Amino acid sequence: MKPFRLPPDFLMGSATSGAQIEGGDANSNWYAWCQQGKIKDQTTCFRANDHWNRYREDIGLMVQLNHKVYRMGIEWSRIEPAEGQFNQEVLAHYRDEITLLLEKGIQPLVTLHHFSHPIWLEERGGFEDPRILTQFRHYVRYVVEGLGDLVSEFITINEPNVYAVQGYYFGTWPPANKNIRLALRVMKNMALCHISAYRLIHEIRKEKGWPGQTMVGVANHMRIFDPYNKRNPLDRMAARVMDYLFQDALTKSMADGCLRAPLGTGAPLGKGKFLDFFGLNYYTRDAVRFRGFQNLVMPNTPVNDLGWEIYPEGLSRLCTRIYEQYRVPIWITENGTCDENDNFRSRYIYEHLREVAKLCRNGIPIERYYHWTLMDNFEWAEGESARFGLIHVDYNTQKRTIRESGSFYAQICKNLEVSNEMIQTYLLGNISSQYPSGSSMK
Ligand code: IFM
Repeated sequence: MKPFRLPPDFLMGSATSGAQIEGGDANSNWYAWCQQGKIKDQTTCFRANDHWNRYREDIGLMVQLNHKVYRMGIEWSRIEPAEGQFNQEVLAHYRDEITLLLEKGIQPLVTLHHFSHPIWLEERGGFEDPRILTQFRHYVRYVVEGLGDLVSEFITINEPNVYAVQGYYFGTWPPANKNIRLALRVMKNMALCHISAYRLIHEIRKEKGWPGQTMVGVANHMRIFDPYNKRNPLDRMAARVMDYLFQDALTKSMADGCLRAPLGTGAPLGKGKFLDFFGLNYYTRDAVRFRGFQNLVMPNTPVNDLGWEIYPEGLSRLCTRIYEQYRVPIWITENGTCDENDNFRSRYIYEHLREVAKLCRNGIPIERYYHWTLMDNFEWAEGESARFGLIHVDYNTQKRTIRESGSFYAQICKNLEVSNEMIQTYLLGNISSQYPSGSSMK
């Protein structure tokens, strides 16, 4: 293991989302889903981390972890609990939270849609229905007019491909459809919502003359799709098809407004450039087998608690390709791992950031890294049992405890390097910094 340095202007922090940490919101589609007993461990996002009431304590923890940036979610279901009725107290709450972040020298990046939204919207068809364009614009306008003097950086939509596939193809998330045509329609509508919101955010902030460079993007969930057997041409073809259908067609459509098949054709909202940065959420690689169109785990590779392969080189492969395709700065808007006992998170962080350092040395403009995630939180269908946090959370008492990997990460955020001494303390001196071995199936 070798030491490395990140560029002096590199910005580091962590990412969360509203529904996963705030708690106490009974107006969202995910609240309704949890009430139906759909979560593996029967927990609900109504409890989560009570961050809504504890945000001051949590910002204090970000300060302890030397954060310079923080990616946070705004909950549409709190802002607009009934159609057309916007809640000023909720907006004021978010203003307080953001003001405190700024006072502490932490730059906020705000996500406008992160999987959850109001129940009324879900009942009216959500992103399946073309009216979503108008509804999303109303919500975005309210938030940006209300917060845009404090916040200049926005993510319109988090992981639109994951949202569409889980909710409309696999049916494992709300609204539990299993229909590929619907999934494609949702992807298309999300792309159009992004483009429309991109323009709107720029217009509002420009018109008001608010300070700070307006930066708008999408948090794209991207994976590496490799053939399970690289000598098998059918596996190679299946991997390419998956890559295109799951991520490439959508990210390209959002970037320039030209819809790629099978999402659609033409440029319904006009052509342009709709990304100021490329937000990348990177976790893992899939080994694709043509037979049965299966996504497997590469044999004999390390996996995390959820059976996801740990594959740091994938980050380099994706960033290199993204920069070739889009030519905008890359912000790693999520990267992290599920490791309940903190056995290998430090090593995971080290190996992924080492890739980032290498990319920066090679001239790829990676500007930021937001670790997923600040603290253990409500992990969607997995509930509270999947633990991704730099900070351990006891949900019964809401006690937060910084993990050893959290201390390691805090030092990297502070010094922008991993030194020999840190390797000794956190990686070599720690017998548990070993990855568990892999399995063949997810
Ligand atoms: O928790 C999620 C997050 O909401 C979106 N990206 C992946 C994370 C881990 O599964």
